[in-house]
Amino acid sequence: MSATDLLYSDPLAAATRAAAELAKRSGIPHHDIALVMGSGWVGAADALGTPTFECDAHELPGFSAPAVEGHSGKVRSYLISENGKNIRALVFLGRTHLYEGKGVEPVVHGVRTAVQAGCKVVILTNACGGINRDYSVGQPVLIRDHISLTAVSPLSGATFVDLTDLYSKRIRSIMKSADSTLAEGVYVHWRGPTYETPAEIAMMRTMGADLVGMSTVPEAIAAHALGAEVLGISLVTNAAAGITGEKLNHEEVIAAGKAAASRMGTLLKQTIPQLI
Ligand code: 8IG
Repeated sequence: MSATDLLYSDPLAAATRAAAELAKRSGIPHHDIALVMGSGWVGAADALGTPTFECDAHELPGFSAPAVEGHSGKVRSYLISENGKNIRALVFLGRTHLYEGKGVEPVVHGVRTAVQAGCKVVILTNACGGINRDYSVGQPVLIRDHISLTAVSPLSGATFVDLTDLYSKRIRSIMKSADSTLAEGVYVHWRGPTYETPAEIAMMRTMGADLVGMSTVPEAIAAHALGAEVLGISLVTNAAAGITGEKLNHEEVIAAGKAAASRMGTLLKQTIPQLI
């Protein structure tokens, strides 16, 4: 069966196949932690050091070429050594989004591959709109909880997974100990590709949302359902619609992300040894 057919008929088997191919190509049989770098987060990956392995994601079965500029579609492996501990980090530069219209399976294939490769912790990063008026552009925010407005789940069947501690309290507290300025917020998942109307942002604020974006939630659910611990970090790259009266622009979003990402990469490198 082709890798794409397998992705839709048996997504976990497809992820197992991709993890085996990754192990074969990289010579690294096992990874410990996965990071998914969203728009503008490539600088954070560079702060992790020099990769020991890199390939195009679509060289691994079930992955397709990236759709959006600023999402480079590479998979990298890093060795992070600290206090005699050797940690293998698997890094995805870019991701597939629901708005691409391919369904949810390609969206979560990376994190499932990571878990099948051995990852016990999955760090999901994104660029997003800020709903909370206290946030400024360029500010990183830890995801404390989410609201799904897409009603799309990566799970099917009678799998009633508890999401009470989806965004690990343990990891959030390690991050806040390392950087006490980090805020926490509730992330709303919006399908896109359109941004919200000002009325939709007003609705989201009433619901208790602080951040809005088009990713992360399906991956968090898929990783958690397979037993991995999840951290979500959003970079606020624009004020959500209707807050400033300005229109939203993709280039601005990319530029704001770049500035804060290398600082977050350094923070991640420092904290990763405490997470495993
Ligand atoms: I970057 O304002 C980024 N991604 N839905 N709304 C939604 N997604 C986003 C936004 C935003 N900014």
